[in-house]
Amino acid sequence: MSTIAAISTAQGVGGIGVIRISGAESTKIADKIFVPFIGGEKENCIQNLSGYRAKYGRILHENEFIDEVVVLVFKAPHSYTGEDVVEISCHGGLYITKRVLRAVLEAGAALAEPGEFTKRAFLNGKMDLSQAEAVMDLISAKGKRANQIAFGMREGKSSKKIEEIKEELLEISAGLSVWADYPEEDIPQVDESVLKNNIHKICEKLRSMIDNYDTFKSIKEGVKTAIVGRPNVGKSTLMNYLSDSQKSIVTDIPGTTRDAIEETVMIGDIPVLLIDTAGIRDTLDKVEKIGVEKAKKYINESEITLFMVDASSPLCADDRELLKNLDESKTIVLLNKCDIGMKVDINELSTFKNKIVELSALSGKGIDKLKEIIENIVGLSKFDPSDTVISNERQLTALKKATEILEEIINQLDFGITLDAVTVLMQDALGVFMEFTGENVSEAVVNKVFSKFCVGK
Ligand SMILES: Nc1nc2c(ncn2[C@@H]2O[C@H](COP(=O)(O)OP(=O)(O)OP(=O)(O)O)[C@@H](O)[C@H]2O)c(=O)[nH]1
Ligand SMILES: [Mg+2]
Repeated sequence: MSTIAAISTAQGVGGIGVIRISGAESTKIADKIFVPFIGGEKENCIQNLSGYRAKYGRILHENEFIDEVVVLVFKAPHSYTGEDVVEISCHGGLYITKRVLRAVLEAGAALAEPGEFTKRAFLNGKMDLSQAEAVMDLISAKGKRANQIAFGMREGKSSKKIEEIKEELLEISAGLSVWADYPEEDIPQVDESVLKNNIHKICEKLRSMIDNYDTFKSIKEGVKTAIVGRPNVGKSTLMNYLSDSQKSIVTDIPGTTRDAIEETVMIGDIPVLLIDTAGIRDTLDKVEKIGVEKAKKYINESEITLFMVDASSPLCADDRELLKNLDESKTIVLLNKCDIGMKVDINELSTFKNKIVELSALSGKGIDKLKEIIENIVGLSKFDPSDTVISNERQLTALKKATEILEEIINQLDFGITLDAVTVLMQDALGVFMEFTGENVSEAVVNKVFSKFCVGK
């Protein structure tokens, strides 16, 4: 395998920048461009270092010293990738990191592809595929919960659970095989009700993992949430409050917002893609009309709709018209301007039951309740961080397929399927199940997983 290199820190100005090299030639390549300040001969100085040791010196490129650096060595297999790894920490300038990388590439390394370091870690057995995927989840975590969950997965919590279930599946399979392969031996009959029960228990475990997926997806990727309502009720004021900015223009003139304005904000532990929309009303203004159409579109497209009314006056015909088009299951009603009065008759909103918030977008009163309701809709309130979590569609598909096959076995057993046929189906289930950890995936799948990573990871 070639020796690869990339800038592992973010592309930008920073305290330090790290250029990572991995592969059999990495120490040799580092020696070609590194000149130590003290403590040893230049020749082979990095190659002679043992693992977890560092050297301080300079990088020589095109006959000039370009930066002061610290070179850190990890020896195979005790490194992130499982290969010899060298990390050069230089000053974190945009130009200097690129120049050090150029020096490394000219000294013989190949430019790493996205995720190639982690891919090598996977191929060298340092982590399974779901743990490798958790690395990306960890990097992109936007809040405490997402961080907690990704870290657990990175440490192998999900893999361990999957391994346990795999063992149970293997045990059932082995029992069936023995019976099928040695019918003449005195092996006790397979008890079909016990068999069904055991498979059923596994299905239940898988289902609970599958059910958790949507919640983690929301914590990880965010929830698309539109603020809608008639003009002047305070939608933009809420957008500004939640994003702690003056992103939207606020005036007391109805029809101020004429386009959809988007901003990602954290509401508690949930990243929310908030969309402030134009107030919905009949209008002859050409531009506003387009904005109103967009707002209506966002009612359908959003995962959560924040329907805002001005609570300081009773509901009007426009509010009632809008109410008709809302999907109750994903709508939260915001009774805004509660600081200047509560004139809305709550009975008119009874279908929204416990999803009504008395709010003041000006002062922030009621925001905590809003946060609580959003957490309920997303499922965070009943989400136990110690549960095993599925991180992405690939993992979800593997578990869903395995569950379907297992449920099929239970059904077929009622219709008198032969135990030989059950054995075959069990093998199928095991096969797709093992896609989760990457034990049973094609090279194409592996490549696809790592292509989503950033360069340098
Ligand atoms: N008292 C009080 N006034 C509010 C509150 N929220 C908004 N306002 C005022 O209501 C007026 C309209 O606010 P906006 O946020 O522009 O309303 P909007 O719904 O975005 O209006 P359009 O963009 O026209 O659809 C402004 O004068 C705000 O200061 C609130 O909670 N309490
Ligand atoms: Mg507005």
